[in-house]
Amino acid sequence: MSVVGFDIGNENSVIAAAKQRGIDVLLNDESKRETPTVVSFGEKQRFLGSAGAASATMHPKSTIYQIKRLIGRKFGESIVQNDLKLFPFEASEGPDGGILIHLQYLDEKQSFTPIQILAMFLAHLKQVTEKNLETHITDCVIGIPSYFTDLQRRAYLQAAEIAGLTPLRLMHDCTATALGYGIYKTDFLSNSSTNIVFVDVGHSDTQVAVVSFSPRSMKVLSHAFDNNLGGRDFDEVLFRYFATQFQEQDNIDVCASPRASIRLRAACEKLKKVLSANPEAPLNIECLMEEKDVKGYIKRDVFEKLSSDLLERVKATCHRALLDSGLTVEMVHTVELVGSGSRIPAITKILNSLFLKEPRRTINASECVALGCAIQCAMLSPTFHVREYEVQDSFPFSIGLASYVRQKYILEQVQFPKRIPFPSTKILKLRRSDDFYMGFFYTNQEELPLGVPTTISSFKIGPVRVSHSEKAKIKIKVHLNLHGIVTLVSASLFKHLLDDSTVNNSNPLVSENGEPSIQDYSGEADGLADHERQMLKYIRHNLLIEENVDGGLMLGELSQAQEKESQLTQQDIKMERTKDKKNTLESYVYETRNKLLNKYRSFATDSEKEEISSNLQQTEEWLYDGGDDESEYVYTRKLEDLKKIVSPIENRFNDEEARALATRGLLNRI
Ligand code: ATP
Ligand code: K
Ligand code: MG
Repeated sequence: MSVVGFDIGNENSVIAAAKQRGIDVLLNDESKRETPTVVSFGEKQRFLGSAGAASATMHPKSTIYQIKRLIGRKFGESIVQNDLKLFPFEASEGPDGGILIHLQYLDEKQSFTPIQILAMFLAHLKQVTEKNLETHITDCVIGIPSYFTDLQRRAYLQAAEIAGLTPLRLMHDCTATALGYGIYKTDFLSNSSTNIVFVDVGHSDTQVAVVSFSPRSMKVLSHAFDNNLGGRDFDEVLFRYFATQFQEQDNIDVCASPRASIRLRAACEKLKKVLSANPEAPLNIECLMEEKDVKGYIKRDVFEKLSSDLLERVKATCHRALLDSGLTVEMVHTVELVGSGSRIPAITKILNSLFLKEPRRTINASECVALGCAIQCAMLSPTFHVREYEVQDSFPFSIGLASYVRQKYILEQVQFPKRIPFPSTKILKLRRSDDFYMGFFYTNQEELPLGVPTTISSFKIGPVRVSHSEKAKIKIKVHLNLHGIVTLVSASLFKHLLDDSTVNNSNPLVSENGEPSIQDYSGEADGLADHERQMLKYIRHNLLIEENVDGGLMLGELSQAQEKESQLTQQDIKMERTKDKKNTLESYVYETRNKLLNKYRSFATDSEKEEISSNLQQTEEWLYDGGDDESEYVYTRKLEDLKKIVSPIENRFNDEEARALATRGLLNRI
């Protein structure tokens, strides 16, 4: 069993895995270390990753990218609406308030949820990994943005399940980066900790973490983020600049043409990269629209001025992380820049002014998240031995548990405050006389990404029946798990042993093993009157918990999605096999033609040669004309037909070869 780490980027994804010589990044089908995060539906098969990016221009309306921005979100969120405007594919509101993506595939209108699309992409990464490692994998660790909500985290787990993967952990991107950075370092002082700030500017988001390192442990002090600030926003600055310029200079309205907009945006992204290394850069696009070629250029300092708001927001995000960490600027040892979006030189400059030291780029900016995830996977996997190293992450949002009483939710004492180390378990004691309802909430809207709902999940707990006016003692166990998802683990009801004689046998209250468990809960007896303290024996019953999460796939939908995914995969495999058969036929035509001129020349009569040649010619023409899109069966039959007329000659040739070999053998023996 190998261990794998996935960094699902908004633009590019990276796979890292344990190989013979430690943990390394895997190459994809095109021998690249980064795989575009793209799922594209062609006419008869899907194209994923690099192939998806190649198919995008041919199938713009059925090519899905930036899926990370849609997963686990509500269609009605204003940021989702803004994003959807940028994408050429069609989308509408799903029955759960989420997003449904519509596209044309196999002559049908089909709809997919973002979970399904992510599952397709994860299945592709799984396939690349298995091909590379020549083994099956299921266990993995997947990087996620720290700002992901409970619903988004659940959505990732469901997508992974559809793809046949088991995430041992969903790990915050910056925590993964920090782990990869810290675990091999030996120069951290043992007596005091070393504080490092990690700044990850990606394609559409910026994440910052302040991390404190000791020789055998790392502790995240704070996370901060701007989930709408990344490389693509800098592209947009250039896009607007040139769109205005071309409007004035060439009298064309780029924004009016989706195709021209896509081309200009792509050109701006290239230009931005050139500007990272050069003080100025040109932009030329032939035939952008209305058959006009456009030309322009921009100096780096103009670009920086135009981007000053964005740069200030990078700085503000770092400032928030620093404030939350409780550290002063002087206590920060180094600032490490990662994420390819941070290659813009002005980002280094502005962070220098905040931290009063030059940010460094000693980490591999595009691979660090995947590497860190793979290391974490090795640590969590029983089959690998990793040196003792403690990873303590902190949770970015405050979560509260509330009881639903008299038509409203009232917060209970138990909370997971922002920055709490997790996983974390808490216990809450209640008294109830009937079935009851509870819910998890984010308690501070300001900590959340803009527009995200504060409700997480709700629960119906029961049955609670009491035999007299006194309320039953109830103990609730809640867990913020390793993925950063909150769950209500158990709800138990405690009855006095004396009371329990009044419970009749048909009472459905049962404990985990189906029988009432008698335990000594002396410690639980607080708040009771003295005479009650004398009865310290309780019976514990586990209550049933009905969880309700607003969004994501239900149990039945999950297996439907798995079924659909396997159908789509079968179709892809069928098309790949068809392509193989077609290629085989094509090569057979060329090879045979070649052999007729060389090897087979003296083994075929002129009329045989003529017949074969004309058949080869016909097949070739057919392949390029009507026969370029046939079924596997048709290609196989065509090949068999050709082989039938070629085989007499082939046999003669082979016989002669054998005779020659035998003769040579005889000669050798003499
Ligand atoms: P995210 O982390 O937001 O999910 P991602 O991990 O795919 O996305 P990265 O690969 O870290 O994002 O960064 C992609 C961004 O980096 C793109 O916007 C790209 O244009 C930008 N980028 C890449 N190279 C350079 C460069 N040399 N100069 C400036 N920007 C660059
Ligand atoms: K990446
Ligand atoms: Mg990234």
